[in-house]
Amino acid sequence: MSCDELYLQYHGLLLPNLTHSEKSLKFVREFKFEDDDVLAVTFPKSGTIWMQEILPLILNDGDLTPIQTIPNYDRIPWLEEERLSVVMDQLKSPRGMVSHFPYELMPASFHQSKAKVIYVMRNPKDVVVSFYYFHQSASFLEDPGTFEEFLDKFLEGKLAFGKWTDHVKSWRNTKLGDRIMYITYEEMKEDLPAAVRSMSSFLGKNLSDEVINKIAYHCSFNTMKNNPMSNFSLIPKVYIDSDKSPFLRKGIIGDWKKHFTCDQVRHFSSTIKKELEGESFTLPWNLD
Ligand code: PPS
Repeated sequence: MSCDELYLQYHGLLLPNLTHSEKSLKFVREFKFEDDDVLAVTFPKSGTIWMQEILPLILNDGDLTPIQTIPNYDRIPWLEEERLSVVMDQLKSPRGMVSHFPYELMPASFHQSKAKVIYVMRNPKDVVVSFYYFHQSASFLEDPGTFEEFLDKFLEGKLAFGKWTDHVKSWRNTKLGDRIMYITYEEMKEDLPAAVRSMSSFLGKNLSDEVINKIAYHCSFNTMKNNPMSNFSLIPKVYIDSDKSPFLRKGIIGDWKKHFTCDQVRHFSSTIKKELEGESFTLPWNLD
């Protein structure tokens, strides 16, 4: 299928047609945020489904029922996707959602509410590798071509959800104050109990060490890979073919080292640095 058939254009962003539509985008614009809503925001491949596992456990004091009985995309739905309108009435308060949208596309009610945001960021070199493999397995995304070609498209913002740097800038430069918390995939990977503890505190949940450790166990890569409600095995192969590349693929830091040439590292790093010049924040990784 051609890109025109696979994607729709929305405010300059390409969005997959399979999961987004004019109807779902109207639904987001009119969506009414509640004060106790929690939104995990990510650029694709930065830890979204991880948050779909972590959030319900934190919000329900470690109760496993949601992650064992409801598919991740329905328990913590994407704000911008079709499924939200389908499952909306089944979401229990406090509601959790995820989004790949940049800050500018948040609906009016988000700004009027006190809804909290956890922004998860991942080293973009690992993001692009993960995205590359996902394009091989997902029939609703364009063919990735060679890694070199894919890298160029990533840096030019020609893939779904646009430029990584635009996404990061939009969420780093909000006026949300203490409504937003920033965390990285790498911090979660290095010490998941500590990451769960800080997210819980941010959400006003004072969980015991026992509950924190239980959450970390159930959100480990291996446990999630074996959870049919979280590993996308319920999705027909015609959409996501795990034989080509599983959704929970490697779940590691630094897989980029196996994919980038030295020239690609130089080009990638200098492009990202240039685009972030003059920003008030710095990235937690050395991209060289
Ligand atoms: S998507 O398509 O945007 O929703 O993808 P997303 O969930 O953001 O990112 C998928 C990558 O996250 C990895 N992942 C994890 N890593 C470590 N631990 C846990 N529990 C975990 N859950 C998901 C997943 O494996 C993808 O990364 P790669 O590098 O491809 O393995």
